[in-house]
Amino acid sequence: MATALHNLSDYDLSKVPDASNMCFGIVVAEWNPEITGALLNGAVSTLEKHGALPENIHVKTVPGSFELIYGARQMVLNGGYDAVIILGSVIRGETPHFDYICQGVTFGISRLNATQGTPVIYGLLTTDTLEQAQKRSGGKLGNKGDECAIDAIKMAKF
Ligand code: RBF
Repeated sequence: MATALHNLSDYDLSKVPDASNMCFGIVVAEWNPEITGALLNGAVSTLEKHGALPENIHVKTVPGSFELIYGARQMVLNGGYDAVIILGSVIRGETPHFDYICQGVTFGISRLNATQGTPVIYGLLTTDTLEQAQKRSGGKLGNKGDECAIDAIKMAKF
């Protein structure tokens, strides 16, 4: 969890399993590309740091965060992955869209986790401002992409 006291990229190395035999799917949203690109870099480099081979990390893009549900579902049903990661950034605007998108993605990904056999890791930044998203995608509070990679490795091993 990102708090003033917790950096998203801080973790206990000794508790992370070896990922060299694991295969990962990543679905990344194109909205707010500065943020989602940084999340993706963090996730891929952390997976590789723990042994995952580049050819076993498959990245697909979708237009926006709402499409992450469909993208993850396709990967879960067709991909043969040990874990799937979704990465997106929703920034609050002036209309209620923020709430609908966040709730929709959260519900969709929860449902996949509750009904399918592949863990789907939730890397959706939901922030009031761009600055808050920057802090959590390689800024002062670390990178949510790193955290998602660690969670994916742990859940693949689960
Ligand atoms: N997608 C995002 O990933 N992040 C956003 O901040 C975001 N804001 C949106 C705001 C509005 C008003 C609309 C209509 C869409 C937004 N989307 C956003 C795109 C959404 O996730 C989806 O791609 C589209 O609604 C098409 O299904």
